[in-house]
Amino acid sequence: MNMSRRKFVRGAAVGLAAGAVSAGAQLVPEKGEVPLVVSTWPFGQPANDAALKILLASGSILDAVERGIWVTEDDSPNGSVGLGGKPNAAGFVQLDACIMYGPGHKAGGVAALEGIRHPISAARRVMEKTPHVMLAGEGARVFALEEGLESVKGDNRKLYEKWRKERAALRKKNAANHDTIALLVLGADGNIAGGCSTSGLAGKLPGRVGDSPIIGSGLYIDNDVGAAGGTGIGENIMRYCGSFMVVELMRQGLHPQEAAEKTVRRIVQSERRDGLRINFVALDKHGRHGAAGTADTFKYSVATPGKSLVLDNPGYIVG
Ligand code: SD4
Repeated sequence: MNMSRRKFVRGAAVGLAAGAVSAGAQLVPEKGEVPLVVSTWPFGQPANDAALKILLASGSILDAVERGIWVTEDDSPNGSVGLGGKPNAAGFVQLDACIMYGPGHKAGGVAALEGIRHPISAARRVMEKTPHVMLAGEGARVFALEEGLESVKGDNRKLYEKWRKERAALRKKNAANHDTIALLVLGADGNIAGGCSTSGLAGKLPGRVGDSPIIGSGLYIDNDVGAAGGTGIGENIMRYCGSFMVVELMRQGLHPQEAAEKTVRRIVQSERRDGLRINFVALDKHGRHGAAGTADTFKYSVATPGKSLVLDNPGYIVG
């Protein structure tokens, strides 16, 4: 099957599954089920389920985001989020995370954070307890410790050696050696929050910061519109403010699916090369959702009170 037909078929399939309606087809969008939790990759599913449990017990959308992402940060077989994640070129795991709260347009982030079990909690503390939006490196670590967040002395050397052995095999398979959780929540009251957490690209230069902790790149929320999150090679997302672009396209009336696809297409057309590895998830304030990316294998997870699903990339775009 050629690419355009394959993409069309996939788009049609998810359109039905997610209750998608083309933005031009009707003026008042069909409402999706709420609360709604959407996240990247199949490993987002248990995180979604944890987040939904909190929402259904009348917890806040921020608690849902934080506790949902905790599940992934603690999931060491995941190998690319949290302290079990991929080491950098010097053999140390440096973590990036951010969080956004729609009401008041609040945000917090941490970058190149070492030795803290839950970077998403550090990001939340930056948002709630400081006048800043982002802390990096040692300053972020000291802040997290002062906030009483749990620190873990990881044996980074062992992780590094393990990763070095795995790397050759990964390269042969051309498999991605990085993944990120971006988790978006639409509450029953219409408010939106989201978070993003990762160990970033394996073997990155020490101090390298990717898209994931950067507001507008790895995550963006506009409480009047919707939310988007990214995963993939951060350098190819952050140069385009990828998540911001998805949300701004939704503001113009596009369905989250269309907005995600248009963003990926725009980056692909600009870059004119393969191997971009960029993927986005999105939801809007109407409870609709979508995803798109250059990875045929990309999947995203969706949870509502009625269901918890892992869906194939509905917007596969070659690039
Ligand atoms: C980064 N975007 O640090 C992250 C890594 C990732 O799927 O998402 N990989 O560039």
